[in-house]
Amino acid sequence: MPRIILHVDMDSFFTAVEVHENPELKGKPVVVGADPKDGRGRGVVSTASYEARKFGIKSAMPISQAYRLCPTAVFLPVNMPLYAAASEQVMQSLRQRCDRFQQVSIDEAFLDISGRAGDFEEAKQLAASIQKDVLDKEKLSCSIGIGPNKLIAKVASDFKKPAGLTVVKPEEAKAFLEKLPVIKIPYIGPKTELRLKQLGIRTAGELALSTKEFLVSEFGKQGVYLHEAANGIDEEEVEESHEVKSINRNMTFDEDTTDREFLHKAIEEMAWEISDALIANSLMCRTIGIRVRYSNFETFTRAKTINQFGNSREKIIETAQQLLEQFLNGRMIRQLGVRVSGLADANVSDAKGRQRKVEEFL
Ligand code: TTP
Ligand code: MG
Repeated sequence: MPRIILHVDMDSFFTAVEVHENPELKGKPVVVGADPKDGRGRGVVSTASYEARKFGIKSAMPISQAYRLCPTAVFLPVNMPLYAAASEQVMQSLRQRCDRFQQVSIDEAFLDISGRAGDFEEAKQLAASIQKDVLDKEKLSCSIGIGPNKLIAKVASDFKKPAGLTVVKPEEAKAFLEKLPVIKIPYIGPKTELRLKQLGIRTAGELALSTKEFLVSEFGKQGVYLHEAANGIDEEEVEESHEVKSINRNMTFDEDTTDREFLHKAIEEMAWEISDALIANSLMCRTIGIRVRYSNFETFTRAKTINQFGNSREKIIETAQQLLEQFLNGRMIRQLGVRVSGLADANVSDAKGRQRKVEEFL
């Protein structure tokens, strides 16, 4: 039976949530990310509102560059617990609209609606009603792609943004992909794009014309994926998964440092945010890790798994600070990150079967 898959992706998610919180921001260029510090700030843009994108500002761009492009934009720090809460609301309502649901990031999900829509026309109506629902209830806009598999649906949701609704029927899939630049195919990043360009391949159509054997000889195992993706083939099922795999925070310092006290403070700050995010998502963690980047960009990660699940910021701080010790060797540190993983639901029952939140225990 042919499948009908939806991919929902929220439009400029972090800034959209900020605008919803503070309607005065509506229509203004808004940038969520590191502090621009009048153009001297380090760190990057998390996301930019569509108004800010008109100035050329985009995700992952250095915040200093974003500031140069539009110094009058509203620059806001990342407020993860706020976005996590909004995400949870949206995901809960999406989950109701399909038989199989897979959240893939804070702002995107796959919905298998094969059992709910008889054909792609009905699927389009269902998608439009989902968009209206999210807009009415959460006051947030999203784009939806509909396709015969996850790959096509994902590419389609990105085809028209914001508030786009793109339907690609099975028989249209090949023609739909054909004209797109290879970078639009999921998992093809700038590196693969460049290597393909050197082989004279710029579009998915050109990629589809290359034989699997040739692509495997050039790219190894990835060649198989490239060949299938370019031909619109993707057998992967929409897999139920509720869990967020990890939560992390990173700080890029204004000046590289070796200062233990300063780095300990940075860990404390990040641990506060992480434990807030854990609590906001009713989660606890068991593994705590750090990521250290020295001034030459050499990067190391270390993690420790503890016996008990928890969301206590003291435990996160203590563990992260211990892990940092071996990296305090006089080398200048440029960036430091804290990451928690091994996550589990914090809603646990006590001996009498009552539901209690874990933060009450800690
Ligand atoms: P995206 O869905 O890639 O971007 P977006 O929702 O901001 O904009 P759109 O989908 O309309 O193009 O990412 C979702 C959120 O993830 C985004 O709002 C902020 C965060 N994010 C980062 O923090 N850094 C990044 O480099 C990217 C791409 C996203
Ligand atoms: Mg998005």
